[in-house]
Formats: sequence, C-alpha cells, structure tokens
Amino acid sequence: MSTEQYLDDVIKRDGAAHLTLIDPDAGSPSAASGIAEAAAKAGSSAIMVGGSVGASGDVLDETLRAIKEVTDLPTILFPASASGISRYADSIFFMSLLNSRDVGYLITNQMIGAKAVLDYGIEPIPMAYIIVEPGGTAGWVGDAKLIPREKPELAIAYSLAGRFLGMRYTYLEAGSGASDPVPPEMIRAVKRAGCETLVVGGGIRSAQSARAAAEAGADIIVTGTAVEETSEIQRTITEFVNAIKK
Ligand code: 1GP
Repeated sequence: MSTEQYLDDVIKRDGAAHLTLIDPDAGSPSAASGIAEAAAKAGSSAIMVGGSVGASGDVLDETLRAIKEVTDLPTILFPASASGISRYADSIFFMSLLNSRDVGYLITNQMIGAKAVLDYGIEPIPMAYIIVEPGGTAGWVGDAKLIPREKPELAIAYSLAGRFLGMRYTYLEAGSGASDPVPPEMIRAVKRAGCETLVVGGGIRSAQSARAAAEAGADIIVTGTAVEETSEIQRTITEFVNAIKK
C-alpha cells in the first residue's frame, strides 16, 4: 500500500494522524532509532525524516537505516533541498515552498532531485508548503514571505493555488520550535476552504495544542522538538496520539 493511501486510511479511521519528525542533524542514528521505536509503540503513524540544515548524505542514510531496523512504520522524507533525498526512505513530501521568494525553493531543488526520487522508487506525495509566522529556521533558510498570523486569507489563497496545481497535501508550518503553533483559526479557515489533506506543525508542545489543531481541522499533526526534548519519549507521543483522536 502507498504511504498516501495508508495515511488516508488512518485519518478516516482515527480522525487525524500523528507523525513523528526526526531531524538527523539533531542526534545520532541510534538516538533516532530509539525515538522511532518509541513512536511505533505509542501509535504514531509514520516517521518523517529531515531538517533545515545538515540533514543529508551519510547521516541521513544512516538515520533512515537505523529507523528501518526497529520499525515497519513508513518513513517520509521532509527535505530542505535536493540533498535531503535518501534511497532508504519509502516516500517523500515532494513539496514546493509556495511563499518563498527564492525560485530554488519553489521549483529548482525539486527539478534537481526528481530523477533520484524516480530512480530510487520513492513515493512522492505532492505538497504545498506554507510557512506562517514566526517561521523559525525553515522560514529563514527558505526565504519565506511569512504569512502573518492574523491573515488566514493569505494561507487559504496559497493552499488553493497549490490544490489547483495538483498538490493534495497542504502543510501549514510555524517553524520547528516555534514559540506559538499555527493559530487554530487559520487551520479552520484553510480546511473549510476545501484543503484535501492538511498537515500542521511547528511549536506543538502539548497535548492541548495538538488537540486544538486537530479540532480546527488538521488531518495530520507533526511533532519534532517536543519529542527531542523529553526523556519520556513514548509517554509524550502517546499523549499526542490520544489527544488528536476524534
Ligand atoms: C518542523 O513542523 C515541524 O518542520 C515540527 O516542529 O519541532 O516544533 O515540533 P516542532
């Protein structure tokens, strides 16, 4: 089964899916395998692998191999550029940063990486990636014209544009470690405007904010920092997973 079909099934069954984000640059491959094992036990639906800086080459490959040794959960690349592709992943969020000022993040990196995705047999999931204030490192690296938090209409317009370009997923990103997650009002507005599969991440540190995002209409909740910072990984992920079930 494709990762996209699998996630659709989880969303239909549970109301929303939780993805655990592992940044290869933030820890060792063995730390990544510990997180992935705990994520699988806690009921997270898939493992996203990527980061804004340094998530490439050997460290990316070794991280994916370490994850694959401990779980059968799908692995999804979350690349910052064409260098964030690994043959060891199952699938990739094949995304364009729609509110970037830099053509490199809109289409050039995608053009550079497309042949590798094809040759490695990685499943591409087309995604409109939209960065909202405060935006964090992803916003800075991606030279994003950040969506103001009180302007949901701009997020709607980008999401619609992505959908009309054939992107089935929209990702509203506040930036890893953001002080505040994407506002629920913005999530609600984008979902109501007809977004097919809505992913939300950045700054979700508590079960309450995960639940607020899911109740507002997020289909997929991503957490990275909250899992990196805790010593009780399985318990923390279990709380997120339970909080978003409808
Ligand atoms: C970052 O949205 C993801 O791209 C996850 O953010 O690290 O804040 O959970 P956090």
